[in-house]
Amino acid sequence: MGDERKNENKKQEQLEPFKVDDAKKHLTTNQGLKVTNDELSLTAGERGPTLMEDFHFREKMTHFDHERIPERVVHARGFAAHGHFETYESMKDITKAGFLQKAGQKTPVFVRFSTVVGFRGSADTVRDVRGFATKFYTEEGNYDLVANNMPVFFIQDGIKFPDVIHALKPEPNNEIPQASSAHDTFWDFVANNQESAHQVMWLMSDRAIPRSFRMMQGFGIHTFRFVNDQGKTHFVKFHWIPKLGVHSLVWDEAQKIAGKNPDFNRQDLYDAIENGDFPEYELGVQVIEEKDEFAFDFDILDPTKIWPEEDVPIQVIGKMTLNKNVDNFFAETEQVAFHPGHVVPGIDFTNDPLLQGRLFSYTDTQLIRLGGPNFHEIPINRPVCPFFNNQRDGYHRQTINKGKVAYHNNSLIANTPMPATEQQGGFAHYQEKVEGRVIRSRSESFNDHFTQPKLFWNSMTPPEQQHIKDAFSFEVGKVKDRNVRQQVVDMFANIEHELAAYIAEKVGVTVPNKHAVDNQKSSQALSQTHFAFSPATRKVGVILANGFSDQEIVEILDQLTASNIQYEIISDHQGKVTGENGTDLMVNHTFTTTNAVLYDAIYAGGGKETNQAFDRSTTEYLEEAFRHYKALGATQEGKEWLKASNIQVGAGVIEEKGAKQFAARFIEAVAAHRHWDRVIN
Ligand code: HDE
Repeated sequence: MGDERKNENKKQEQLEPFKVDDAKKHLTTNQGLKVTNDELSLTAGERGPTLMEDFHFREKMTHFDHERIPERVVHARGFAAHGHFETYESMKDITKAGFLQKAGQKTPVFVRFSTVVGFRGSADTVRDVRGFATKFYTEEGNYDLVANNMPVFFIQDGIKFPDVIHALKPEPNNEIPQASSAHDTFWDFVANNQESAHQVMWLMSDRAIPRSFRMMQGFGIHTFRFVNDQGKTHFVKFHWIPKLGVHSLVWDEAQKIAGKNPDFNRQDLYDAIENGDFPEYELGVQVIEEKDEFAFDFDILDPTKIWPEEDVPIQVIGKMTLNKNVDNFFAETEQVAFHPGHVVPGIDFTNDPLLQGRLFSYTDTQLIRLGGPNFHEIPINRPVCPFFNNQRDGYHRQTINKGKVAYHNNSLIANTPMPATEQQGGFAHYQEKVEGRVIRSRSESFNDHFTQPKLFWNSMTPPEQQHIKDAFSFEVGKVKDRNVRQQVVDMFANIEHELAAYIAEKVGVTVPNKHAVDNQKSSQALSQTHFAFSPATRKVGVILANGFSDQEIVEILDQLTASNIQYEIISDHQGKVTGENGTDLMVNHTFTTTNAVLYDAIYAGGGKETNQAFDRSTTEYLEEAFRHYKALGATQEGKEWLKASNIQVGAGVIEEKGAKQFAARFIEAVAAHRHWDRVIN
């Protein structure tokens, strides 16, 4: 255990010497010179010109002028945290990866979540794929699992990546719209690149508007290989499964949050970690034996396909816990450099043509973004094990390599640093046999673009299907070119006629003939209802006015806390609210500094001292939360507010008598996440 504890903290220990605390120190230049004044430039006379010799001014301004680096070309907006991964049981049988050999083994990790399309300053809650990139600092070097929150991708070949991203990003003539796929070029791409169908179904589903980074899955997408110490390989897909379940916002709410708090998802992750509610994700693998490579009715190398869990079950092999926020966003979150090609012995690639394309792109992009070939020396990117080679020099080199030999082979230092054998931990690429002609062509086994999207559709519950219909209607409805709208509807008629007909009607184009692919199968694991539901770490807005009924409220709030629900007290003024028997509670927000969309549920607790403005704000909060299918609770005067909002009890609207009974039912309603059976007029 001692050793494991040591490993778990190894990255933090490595980062420590790089940290600087400026508090209570003298201000100096970067040369260490103490300065006497930081507010006035050096001038010739009090009203005269600034002097060239003002090195302090020049240094300060030059550094400022160079503060920005290019944002990532995709996944520009992200948020990251530190943590560790714990292996549940030895995976020795199928992989020799050092960090998966022993139960209880711990490996430090750094995880960056992101949106794909928006610029660095865009909103968190846009409809988009989310990145979920994990760097494992293993004893054998860094292993990066650079994943997304959806299990398939838009394209099958890396060479098309610039095309899909050009179509998805804001249109180049006017740079509109920001962080959105709801525009002509994206949907034109979709209709003319039908391999995108499966990913687009996921993108139109609730998965694209996660409630929290803590409540979304991660998928390695590609098929990788596990290799054991006998050299035997298995095909493998990676899954992250959040312990809190998989939950999403509703679209109207997501759009409003983008204005009310564009940092909604990052704030949520930051606060959870600060509160000690450490997010946890289990790592699962799907494994296929090499002999079964062709046993499926899809190509297992095709990144637009999933392996249905009914056919290839997930085996859970470990758990990741995120338990530390970064100290400095730029130094850590912005400078971290992931790469799907950062592997360790025991994990290898396949010929998935998308993966092969990625293996080139990631180093290349860091060279421009981080400004040279030494980005591996930036503290967040350094492996925790030592590294030695004959690479030298380049911008911002930090390592001071001693001696005069920087080549191989040599005799001066006994031909070192020397390659390792596999037994010594050297990485040897899997010796896959390959042969073929040099061609630009793809196997026919990649050509079925509609069977699996249909599986996805079949697997959705009715509310999830309705959300997909609405999302398509919104997005395609934003497309100005009628011809593109028609092409999209015609394309999705290949998957589900009901869906295509619905969109056609909404976006004003012709309903296509029935010609959907024949697939009746469904997979429960694709629906978000398949995952955990829990009240833990949910956020409740509690509306109180002066004169609330002390005893009942205090008891209910205690019950919420006991279920690890976070609550904030909302009133019409800051400071405190006082109960009828003199209990003071601190107000967290006024109606104007927060909003109903920022909570999972609203509890109208009551209070006697209200006025018309108070009542109107309360009604707005309750109606908004009701429209977004959230749990609502009311006690005492709160019941009057509910009545004024014309909201009926039932379907997640709780008005139970007695603090204990109320709290129990309300907490249950919060845990349910949303109440889809509610009728909304
Ligand atoms: Fe990426 N991707 N990608 N990608 N990707 C980048 O690398 C690329 C793909 C993913 O938080 C870039 O460092 C190509 C699939 C994540 O820092 C760039 C192709 C998946 C992140 C790049 C893909 C991903 C990136 C931009 C098709 C899920 C953010 C900045 C061949 C399995 C990592 C950077 C972070 C970032 C290229 C497809 C996930 C340009 C060429 C599939 C999570 O190199």
